[in-house]
Amino acid sequence: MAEPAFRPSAAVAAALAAGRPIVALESTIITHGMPWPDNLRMAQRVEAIITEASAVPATIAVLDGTLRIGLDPADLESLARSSGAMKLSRADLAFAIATGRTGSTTVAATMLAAAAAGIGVFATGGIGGVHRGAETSFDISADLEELARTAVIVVCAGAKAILDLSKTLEVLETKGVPVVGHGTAEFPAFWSRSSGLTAPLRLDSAGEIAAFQAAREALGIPGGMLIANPIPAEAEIGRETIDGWIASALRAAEEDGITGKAVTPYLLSKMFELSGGRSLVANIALVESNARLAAEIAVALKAAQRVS
Ligand code: PSU
Ligand code: MN
Repeated sequence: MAEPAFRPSAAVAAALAAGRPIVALESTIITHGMPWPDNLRMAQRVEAIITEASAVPATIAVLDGTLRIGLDPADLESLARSSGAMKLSRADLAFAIATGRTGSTTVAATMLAAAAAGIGVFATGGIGGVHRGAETSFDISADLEELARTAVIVVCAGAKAILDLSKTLEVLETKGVPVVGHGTAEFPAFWSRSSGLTAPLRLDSAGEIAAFQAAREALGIPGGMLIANPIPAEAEIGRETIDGWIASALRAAEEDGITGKAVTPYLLSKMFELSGGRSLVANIALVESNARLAAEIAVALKAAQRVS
């Protein structure tokens, strides 16, 4: 018999068997998005928030060639401490499995893995998108294509403002991905609540989001949807402040000749330096808020399934 494609933790296996709400979590944010030891504290706190909200957290990563859905505390810590983990997307998730490597999953790879395991809701910070200058670099995150293909609800705080947000929204529209502002008419810009761009759709509660997803499924519409949940007001960094740091970070990336997978981690760590750590504090606050909303959506989806 073929080996199973993934290994759930005991908690996730029990939740899957019992039909309890589960929220998937990515791990690139742990290995490539935040420095040690804040990365581990963030990962533990986000799991606790999901548990408090009556859902089961499932952090996803490839450890020594095994795709793991749900990590125990020791695995989570060793991943957070590791320095050589691959950053895995759709193109190389199976490569890491086949070659016995350790790697963290991006939004795209986490969606793929979550869907394979039967998990329909996923919380992250910000998705990848269309980079500024993509008309010459062609740098467009595989996260957008995955949203078009894979039926997972992704809760984020918009796309990172280091990207070209209006091009990102255009590509999502072309690919038929619903982008829903949660409690806002505006598409949020990760560290800031406002981007100046309108969110294509708006819903104000987890129940409405679950009903929208059920209507898409009833029509047989494939693919995921993006829930854009603005950073809590008390944690946001205003656009005037963030724009200066973004310009410097982008200039540094250009001067250092950064390309490909290295671009997003490089920009995030530059933002951390330039902001004296403020970008990280905001990033943690928005991930926590997204985890809370994702858990509510997972609970609402299960309640809707029981009724129908
Ligand atoms: N959100 C964060 N921090 C991160 C990322 C998202 O708050 O580090 C990661 C996600 O894993 C996302 C990836 O999928 O950055 C996008 O990378 P790229 O632009 O190379 O596709
Ligand atoms: Mn890229």
